[in-house]
Order: sequence, then C-alpha cells, then structure tokens
Amino acid sequence: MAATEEGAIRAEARQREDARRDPRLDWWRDAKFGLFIHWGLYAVPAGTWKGQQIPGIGEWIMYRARIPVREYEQLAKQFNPMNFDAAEWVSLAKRAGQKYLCITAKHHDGFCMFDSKVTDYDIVDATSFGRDPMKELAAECQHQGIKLCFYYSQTQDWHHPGGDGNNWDYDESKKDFDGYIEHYVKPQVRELLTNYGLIGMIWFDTPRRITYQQSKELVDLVHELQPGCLVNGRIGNALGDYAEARDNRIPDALVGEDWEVPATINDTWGFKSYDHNWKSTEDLIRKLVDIASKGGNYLLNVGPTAEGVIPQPSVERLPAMGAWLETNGEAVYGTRPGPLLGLEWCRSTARPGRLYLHVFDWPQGGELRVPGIQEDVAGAYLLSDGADATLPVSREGDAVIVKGPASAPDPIASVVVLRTEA
Ligand code: FHN
Repeated sequence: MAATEEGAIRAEARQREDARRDPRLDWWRDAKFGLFIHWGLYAVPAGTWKGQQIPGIGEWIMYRARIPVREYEQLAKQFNPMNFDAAEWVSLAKRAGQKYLCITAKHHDGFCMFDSKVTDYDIVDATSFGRDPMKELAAECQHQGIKLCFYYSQTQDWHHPGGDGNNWDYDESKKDFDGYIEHYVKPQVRELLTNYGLIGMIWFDTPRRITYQQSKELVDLVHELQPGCLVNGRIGNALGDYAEARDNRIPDALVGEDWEVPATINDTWGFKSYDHNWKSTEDLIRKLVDIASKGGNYLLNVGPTAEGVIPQPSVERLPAMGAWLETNGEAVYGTRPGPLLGLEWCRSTARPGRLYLHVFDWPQGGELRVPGIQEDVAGAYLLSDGADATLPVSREGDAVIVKGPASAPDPIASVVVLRTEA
C-alpha cells in the first residue's frame, strides 16, 4: 500500500476517536474473519456480453460494456437460482470459521436482491424465482449463529435515473442525486433494517459525490433503526465506525486502528465463468494471519453463479481455512497485534498473558530465534499440542529462543504460544 493510502486510512481513523472506544464494535473486533458475497444479475452474463469477454471485475459488466438499462433489465427474466440454499451458504461460512456474512443487497447495477416496496426492480418482483434470499439468509444466520450484514451501494446506481455512474442512459447534468438519496436510498436502508431482524452492519461502498450531510443522515438513520448496527468506512466523509482498506490491499505496517480489508479469492467479486486465478489455501491463511497481526479484519469474498452455487474452488478453500482455525483460532479471534513487524517468516498476535508466534517458515533444526520481544516469557508450547507439552525456551537480549520440533508442525503456519505476564 502506498504511503498516501495508508496516510488516508490513518487520517480517517483519527476522526473516529469515539468510535474506536465504542463497545458496539467489540463483536466485530473479535471476529477477524467474515464472508463477503457478491451476488446479482451480473452472474447471468458471468463476464461475457454478446460473445465478448468483458475485461475487469464481473459485477461491473453493465458499466464496462455500457449495457443500456432496458437491455440489462432483461437479465432478471433469466435469473432463477434454483440451487440457492441459504443453509448451505451460512454453513460454509461457519465451517470456514467466519463470524459474519455480508451480502450485496444492492450493488452498483441497481438490481435489488431483496423484496423492496420502493421498486419492482428486485428479485421478488422481477424474476420467476420470486423468493427473497435475504429473508432466507436472515433466518439461517439467526439459526446458525452468525451476524448478517448487508452491502448496499448508496451512491452508484446505474439503473436509477438519479444514481451515480450511468452516463450512457442518463444525462449527468439532469440527475436528481439528492432525490435519489432521499426517496430511494433512505427508504431502502429502512427496509433492510426493518424487515430482516438484527443486522450486524450496513456495508456502504464507493462514496464518491455523497455529501457530508447525506452520509451523516444515513448513519443516523441506521443508528436510529438499529443502534447496534455498524457502518463501514465507505459511507464516506469519515463517518463510518471503522476504516476500510483498499480492495485486496493489506497495509505493510501496523495501522493501529479498527480496519478491515475486503478481498477476493480469485480476481473478481461477482461470478465470472472464466476467472480461474484462485489463491491457494496457504496464501489465504497467511493473509488472514498477516491481517490479524496488524489488528485488521479479513472480509473474504465468494461470487455465486446465477444458479445460486458458490464456485467449487471457494467451497474447497474456505473449510480448509476453517480447519486451520479449528486448531489455531485462539491465536486469531479476539487478539490484538503482537510486537513483531517486518519479519518475513513470522507474524505475531497477542492477548493478556499470551503472545502467539505464527511461523510461516519453520527453521531447519527447529530452533526459533525471535527478536524484538520485551515481555518476560514464562514458557512456550505449540498451540496444536496444548499447554502441557512445553518447549524449552531461553533468552538472548531481546531475542527469545524456543526449541521446537525439527520439522514444521504445520506447513502453512505453526503457532507457538509464549506465556507472558497478563
Ligand atoms: O466497485 C466496487 C466493487 O464492485 C466491489 O464491490 C468492491 C468490494 O470492496 N468495492 C467497490 C470497489 O472498491
């Protein structure tokens, strides 16, 4: 991440002085790992329009191919995701060890994936599917104990004549953006916070031209309807509850504030039939650890097909992450950043009385020399073996030396626990 980007995140975070101490964020701070779902009409063309592969992220196909509203709308007639199974999706997040699920209620294409009374351009009114997947997900999230959050594109709406972004159907100079916010966005945010039970967060995006007053009124509306509901950083005008890093960009250094990075498993958010550039499970687990070591949250995306199926490579990788977390979750959930920075081979997280070393590259012979540890260390053990299986530990200056097994206990990340003063 460039210095200016990091500076921007820091500046924004400074303005959230109060929010940082806000206990409303506690569940989210502890969660560390969430499932992002980009699902909408763009899954029908899946990256191809009129025989042409359209470059870029799949959910932007309407914009990139400059598809007229009247043509794009027709996709709703083909959208009938009979394989959608809310229980399966929520269970996938659970098996991945994810603590919140954030799904596109409305993306920039303007199609509403929930039953809205403000428009007929929604999944219940405009498709033969006729079901409200948000209702089904809300029930399942409640049943399986995971927080449901809604992504809502508040500024860009390429379908609505007043929304931002579509200059091929609409004349920018004639747009009534204020009217769109007042009579469309606000009522829809109200619907999302009234009809689906308790919502963990509204995840706004691409703030662009939204004014301070408009951002503020949306935040106030969210909090009036559900005081516990969080608002992410992209509401705009530094009014969110926490900072959002840029897509797929993990800061190099400690941010020291509440932050989250939205990220893809391949190179698109919405489904693209020919994007097969899947990150490995090793890469994903190490990214999660890296993010946790810098105090952030990882919001990792899947892009289901128009039939309602989450692509198999995602279905394989997420539970593999969950399996690692099953053993090592204590070193991730509810932790704060540890003292180590800038080591290629190791990351650290901490909680009172425990410092966790996440070793990516296990040293030959098994002797770990970890510099930069000021805390008194009373003992060490491998998290996978439990506290009774102690490892010899000594100190040389500010370096702690742990004698571990000769070969890596975990090829992806082995967690060594140092017992410190609480
Ligand atoms: O334009 C969107 C994009 O389609 C996607 O939703 C991502 C997710 O963070 N947000 C915007 C770009 O930053």
